Amino acid sequence: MDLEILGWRRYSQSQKNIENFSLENIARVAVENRGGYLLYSQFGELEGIVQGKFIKKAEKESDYPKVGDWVNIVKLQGEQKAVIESILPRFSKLSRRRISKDRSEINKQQEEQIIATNIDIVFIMQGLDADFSLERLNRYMEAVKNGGAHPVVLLNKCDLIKNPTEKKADVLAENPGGEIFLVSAKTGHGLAEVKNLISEKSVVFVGSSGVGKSTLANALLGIDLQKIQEVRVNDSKGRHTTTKREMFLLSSGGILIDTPGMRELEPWEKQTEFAQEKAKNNAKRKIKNGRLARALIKRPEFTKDK
Ligand SMILES: Nc1nc2c(ncn2[C@@H]2O[C@H](COP(=O)(O)OP(=O)(O)OP(=O)(O)O)[C@@H](O)[C@H]2O)c(=O)[nH]1
Ligand SMILES: [Mg+2]
Repeated sequence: MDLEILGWRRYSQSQKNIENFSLENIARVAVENRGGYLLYSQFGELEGIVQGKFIKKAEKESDYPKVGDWVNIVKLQGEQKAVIESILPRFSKLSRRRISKDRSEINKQQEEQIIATNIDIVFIMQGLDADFSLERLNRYMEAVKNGGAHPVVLLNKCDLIKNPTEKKADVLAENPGGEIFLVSAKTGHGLAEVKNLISEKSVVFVGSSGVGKSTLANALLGIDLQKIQEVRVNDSKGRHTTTKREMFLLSSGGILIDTPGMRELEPWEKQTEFAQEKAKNNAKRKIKNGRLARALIKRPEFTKDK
């Protein structure tokens, strides 16, 4: 696999002092799945491993390799495996605020979750069936801009409603000068424009489950590489068909990352100290209330069968 088709030229142009890198020791993270990595490299596909030294240095989740990252590797002799030594600087990232559900992890409340890195365009996708929400779209826009990538809105399933242009006008009114496209992954409407925009760039698709991210990815790839599923008829939501973030290479030179559906993308970096403090206190109070409830249950007069 040539590093050029993985987007190395665009990446290296964005960085200083990168000329002396030995390309043999460079790979791009194509899949991240529960601590396992698939890398694309000059040696083809490699299983990426992070080891003691790397783990020791990593202070937080975002210090680990993410899809889109360029990494320094040492390939293991005679195996399609490589040790990931370090991550090259990220020129952009798409992050969201991960709210920990584990009550014992108060300090992780505001952890940054990175969806993808080194991306030129984030395609924010909404379905024109029942998924459309201007407020949600605005939160996505903010998150994308915070991370240094360029947002483009794709209003998909335009085949399903009568006046899709009205919806486009609504989005445009809120985002003057924004790039907004009406598309249909099913009929192919607007696909050529999307392809043109991608060109040789690295792009990522984000949006709720069932909006058609994988269908559009398949249409652009020209083959059904991605699994899709019928949406539930009653609420038009999908069933979380895509389960991991994964990179695909377009024959035209572009790099496309498909992601599992997510309803919200709460901006990470614009969090105020006040909001962080409030979240922390809420979590503490919840734990306290939980303890209190458990203590009451233990008392005989509060148990049900007495
Ligand atoms: N009518 C219509 N249906 C579409 C269009 N695009 C996608 N669909 C349908 O929407 C459903 C969900 O599509 P997916 O591509 O799996 O959606 P997704 O966004 O990848 O969903 P997750 O992987 O769960 O995040 C499928 O039944 C598709 O056939 C479109 O443009 N028009
Ligand atoms: Mg999908």
